[in-house]
Amino acid sequence: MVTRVLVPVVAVAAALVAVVAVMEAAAAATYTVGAPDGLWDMQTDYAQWVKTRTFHPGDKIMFTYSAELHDVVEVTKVGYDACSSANNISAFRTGNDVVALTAVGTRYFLCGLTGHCDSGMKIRVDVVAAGAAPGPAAAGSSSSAAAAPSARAGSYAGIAAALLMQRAVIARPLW
Ligand SMILES: *[C@@H]1O[C@H](CO)[C@@H](O)[C@H](O)[C@H]1NC(C)=O
Ligand SMILES: [Cu+2]
Repeated sequence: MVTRVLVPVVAVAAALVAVVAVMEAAAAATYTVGAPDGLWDMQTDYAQWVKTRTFHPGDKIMFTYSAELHDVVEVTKVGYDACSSANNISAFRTGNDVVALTAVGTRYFLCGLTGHCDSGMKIRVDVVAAGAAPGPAAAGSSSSAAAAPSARAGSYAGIAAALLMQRAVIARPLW
């Protein structure tokens, strides 16, 4: 009597745990800002750089630069638009600063050295839920990064189907 209820519940719970674990592992990535063609510098077009990438909670971005030449200041949208680090959220200057993108939302960073932000040294990062469709630019890209989401989606579907079948086999004699 107990097993009749318990087995399907355990199977479903195990399936959910497995799917969540796979999704989390697939989503976690660290992106070096501006790489591979640039870094955190005065030349890179960061609006273009973010367009070809999709950021999810759990991902990290790394700012790599010379600490003698630049810094990294996280600001609000107001600070970003005005190139002002006065009311900053946080500031870094190790030359190798890792920032965790913990939640869905938009993050804003700029270089606080005089004139650098005005010259384009600022980046806006949109963090979207895992499983959300990548932007149109990413979808149209011919890079291997663009192929990854569909491969991931395929593997999720395969795992889900396998787990459902497994559950059906276990559960059928009991129902
Ligand atoms: C960040 O803001 C604080 C005040 O909240 C200020 O003292 C500090 O200089 C700012 N940092 C940068 C790099 O602008
Ligand atoms: Cu700078």
